[in-house]
Amino acid sequence: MPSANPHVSIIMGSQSDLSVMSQAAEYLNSIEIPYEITIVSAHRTPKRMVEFAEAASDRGVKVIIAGAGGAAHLPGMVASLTHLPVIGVPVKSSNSIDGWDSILSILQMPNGIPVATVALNGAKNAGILAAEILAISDDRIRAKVIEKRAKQTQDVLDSVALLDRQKQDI
Ligand code: RP5
Repeated sequence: MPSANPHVSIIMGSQSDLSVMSQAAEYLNSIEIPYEITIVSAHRTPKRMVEFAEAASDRGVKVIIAGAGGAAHLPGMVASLTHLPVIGVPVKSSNSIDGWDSILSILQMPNGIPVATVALNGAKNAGILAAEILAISDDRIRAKVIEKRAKQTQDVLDSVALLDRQKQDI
């Protein structure tokens, strides 16, 4: 849930990234992990980015999810300014070359400054990965993550059974 004392901080380069990045928030909401979500632009608000990244750990943030499109420097630059784990979400934005610019900018980090990069527009997986990191030291979150995974498996098995029944009518 949105919180003034977030364990996960979701940041993005632009308001236009919100429809993708809100999928990370939805997952965190579903397992009641306190998070914040805001806009921090590496290029348009570089001082805000530095202030955000340098203060995040002292504010109690444990994992940062950073999404950006185009020349996506936000995840890597934030990672360079904090020891917290940073999960990068490449966003297929209006200024993007089919997403590849963003994928490569976030993925191809130099040795020493890692960014855990998920798929293009993969903000839901970023939320899941953040929860799995927190689950290492939190029994409640671990139980929720396992429960969600089991439900996902059951949903697929239910689809298999439904399709098997429908096949008799095809
Ligand atoms: C990036 O440029 C943002 O992360 C966004 O994905 C992209 C386009 O931004 P807008 O021009 O829509 O604000 O910095």
